[in-house]
Amino acid sequence: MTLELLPAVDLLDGQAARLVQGVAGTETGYGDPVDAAAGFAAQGARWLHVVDLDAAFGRGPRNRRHLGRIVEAVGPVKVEASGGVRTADDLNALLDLGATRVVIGTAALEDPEWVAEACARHGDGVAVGLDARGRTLQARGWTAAGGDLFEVMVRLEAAGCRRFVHTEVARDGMLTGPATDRLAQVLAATSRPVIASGGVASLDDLRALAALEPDGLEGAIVGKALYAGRFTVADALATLAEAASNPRARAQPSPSPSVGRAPEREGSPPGEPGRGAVHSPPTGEPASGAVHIPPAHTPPSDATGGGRA
Ligand code: AMZ
Repeated sequence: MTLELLPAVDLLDGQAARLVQGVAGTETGYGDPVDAAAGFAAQGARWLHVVDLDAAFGRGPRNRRHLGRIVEAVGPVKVEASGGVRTADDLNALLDLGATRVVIGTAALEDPEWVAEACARHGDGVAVGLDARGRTLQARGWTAAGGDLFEVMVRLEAAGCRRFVHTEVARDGMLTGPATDRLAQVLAATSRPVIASGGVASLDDLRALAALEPDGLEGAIVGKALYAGRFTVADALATLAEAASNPRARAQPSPSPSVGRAPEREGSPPGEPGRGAVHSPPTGEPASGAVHIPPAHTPPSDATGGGRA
C-alpha cells in the first residue's frame, strides 16, 4: 500500500501558520489557509490535516469558519480536523462542517471514557491524537504533560479506538527528521493504523516512513517542509508511490543539510513489543484511566459547553 500523505494546515487567528515545537509565539504566518489548502489539493493530495491551534491552546474555537471554507474549497479531498475537541458538541461541530475524521488529543487524557464512547459511536470518524515528548503525552496545546504514550494507546485500543495519530512534539516544525525509532515502537504496540507527524524534512524522510508501512504506518503528516519549500506535495506523492512500488529503494532518513538532528529524548522502549498486545493499566491509576494533568499555564479550554454524546 502507498503511505497516505496529509499536508498540514494549522490555523492561528484565521491564518495558516507553523509553530516551532508547538510553542505559541514562534509562529510564521502563511496567509489565507484556503490558498494553502487549495494548493495542496491541486497537486493531488487526497487528505489534509487541519488543526485549530487557537482551540488547542484553549482560546476558543476561533477557526471553525475557516475549517468550513477549507472543506468546501478542497472537496472531494478529505479533511482530518483537530484542535480543542473536548466535548461531543466540539466533535459534532467539526463533523458537521464536513471533516471526514476528527482527531482528539487532550480529552483522551482528561476524559478517556468519553473518548472511548466517541470512538465507538463514530468509528473511523475519530482518531486519537498521541502528542508526546518521548513517552510522555502532552495536552492543552502541549503546555501540560501527563500520561504514558503506550499505556494510553493500549487502553484506548482495547476500548475500541480505531486509529492513532502520533506526533513527536520535540520534532514538530524542526525539520530534523521523523522519530522513526519511536514510531517503530508505537507500531509494535498496536494493531491499529497509525499516522505519523513531526519532523519530516526531506523526500528521504518520507521514504524512511514508507518503510514502516508494512508494520502498520498508514500516513504521514507534513507541514513545515512544504511551507519552507523543501519539496512539493507533487514530489511527495511521487516519492511515496515510487516507494510503494519499489520497496528496496526505500531510504533511511537523513538529517536536513542545514539543521542537525535533535537529540532523542526517549526513555526505555515499551515493555511489550508484540503487535496488538493489550497492556493492563498500571495499578494505582483511576479506574476510568483518566490521567491527572497539572494545571496548564494557558487559559482553560474554551467553555463552548455541551454534554457528552
Ligand atoms: O502545536 C501545538 N502546540 C499543538 C498542536 N499542533 N497542540 C495541539 N496540536 C494538535 C495535535 C492534535 O492534532 O497534534 O492539536 C490536536 C489535538 O488537540 P487537543 O486540543 O485535542 O489536544
